[in-house]
Amino acid sequence: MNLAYLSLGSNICPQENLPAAVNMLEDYGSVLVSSSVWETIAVGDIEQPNYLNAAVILETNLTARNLNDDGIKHIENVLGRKKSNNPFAPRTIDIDIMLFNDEIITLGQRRIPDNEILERAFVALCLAEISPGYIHPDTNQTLEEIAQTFEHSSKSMKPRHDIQLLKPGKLTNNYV
Ligand code: PH2
Ligand code: MG
Ligand code: MG
Repeated sequence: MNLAYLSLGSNICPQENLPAAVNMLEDYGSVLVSSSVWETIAVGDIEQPNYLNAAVILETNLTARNLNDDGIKHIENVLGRKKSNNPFAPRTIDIDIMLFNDEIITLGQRRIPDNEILERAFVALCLAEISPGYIHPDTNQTLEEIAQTFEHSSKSMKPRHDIQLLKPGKLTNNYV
């Protein structure tokens, strides 16, 4: 079994699309835990609606490549993700593999661990909620230590406890 640490983001109908994406991930394994849902200001070069961001851990038999090329791409297509040349275009759903076990993997243009862990407050904070003691294979810091480096920018993130990603009985914010 593998543990895939996924970051999710949406700024088109995010209240519907974020929970729908987490439900659909159950077709490819078991979602063990989720972070809180956070409302965040769009990173990028154009004015656009706020995002909802979160992270989950998926326990799966799939390799990182199959999860990415089959599972994630399928979910993004079903939820109406449009191809765009602009990397900051608004989106119904974006699911990115941030970490996979404790491995270093290259998938085409992507690298795991994803650089966004060290660049974006919402990625670091969401991951630190679900696995604070995970040691980043590049920096040897824990996710909690990485999240602390974003203390300033994290003040612009609002927790949205009104949105639940997992069915009752599953763990939100419990550690793996
Ligand atoms: N994703 C982007 C671009 N900008 N901003 C926020 N707040 N959250 C995102 O998930 C996000 C973004 C493209 O990956
Ligand atoms: Mg992305
Ligand atoms: Mg993506």
